[in-house]
Amino acid sequence: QSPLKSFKGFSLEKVLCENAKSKSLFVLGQFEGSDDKAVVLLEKMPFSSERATHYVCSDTSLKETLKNDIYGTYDAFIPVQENAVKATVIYPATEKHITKYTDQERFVVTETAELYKNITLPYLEEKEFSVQWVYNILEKKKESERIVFEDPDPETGFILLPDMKWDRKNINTLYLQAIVHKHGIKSLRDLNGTHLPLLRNILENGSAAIKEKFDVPRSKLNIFFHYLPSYNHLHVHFMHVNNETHGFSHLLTDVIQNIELKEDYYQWKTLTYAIREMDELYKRFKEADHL
Ligand code: M7G
Repeated sequence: QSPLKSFKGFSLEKVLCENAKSKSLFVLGQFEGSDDKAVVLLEKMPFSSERATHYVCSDTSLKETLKNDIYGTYDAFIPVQENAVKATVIYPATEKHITKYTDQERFVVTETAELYKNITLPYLEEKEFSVQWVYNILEKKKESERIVFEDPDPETGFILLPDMKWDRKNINTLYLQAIVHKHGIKSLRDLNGTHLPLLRNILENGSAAIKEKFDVPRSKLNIFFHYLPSYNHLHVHFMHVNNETHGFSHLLTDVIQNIELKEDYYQWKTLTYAIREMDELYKRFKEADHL
């Protein structure tokens, strides 16, 4: 596949989500000559302090929108190359991708161990998101040039690399993923005492690699799991603490300590998280009278 050069011939079907705060717009559409759907995520990128002189310079033209006493506001047209919008294209997109990026009502579920076994697990086994992209990374078929650190041990090893969401320019929005080599660990729920060496290895060597490569110390990192994750192959999020995160994440240090206290902690723990009304899982919890 040759890289996409423009959106020529793209027909917009609808806007899935619009968010003024995160300055993003997600749309659904089709490329000319294809029956498949494409989801396009457009996000304005944060300013970078190292590039400040490129924003306030003679190449930036100003159109005054207000002037009152000492206060002036302008539409500032900064040089094109400084003004790129991050575009993520998911193509061909499945129904699940369309749902994932559609703005919708959220509900909080309280998932006991029993509800996990009876509702969540059967759903995951049937309806999992494909993790082909994860296998491509682990097998070095994709993104291998981006790898920041690898421990190849099949039990305790992992690959650390930039998250797709990070622009890889702004340190304040630093975001990496540690993806474990071991297959078959779906999420936090599956973790037990046997995984402690893996988890400690990710914490220690993942943080050390980020310190070495990006000069960001562990005291600046938010290291966590999502539950429920979108992708059911165990991975740990490493995010700069200046980034905003949403709720329902579980800190790696807490997870390690909980398992140290009780090795099957996550096989017993009731876990609370948000699901959205278009999620198949929402329907299943509702049908079972748990929402
Ligand atoms: P998650 O907690 O399973 O789901 O995290 P979420 O997307 O609901 O947060 C998966 C993480 O992997 C997210 O932060 C994604 O941005 C990231 N990610 C997803 N894909 C498909 C890719 C990819 O192809 N490459 C990379 N580098 N990161 C990805």
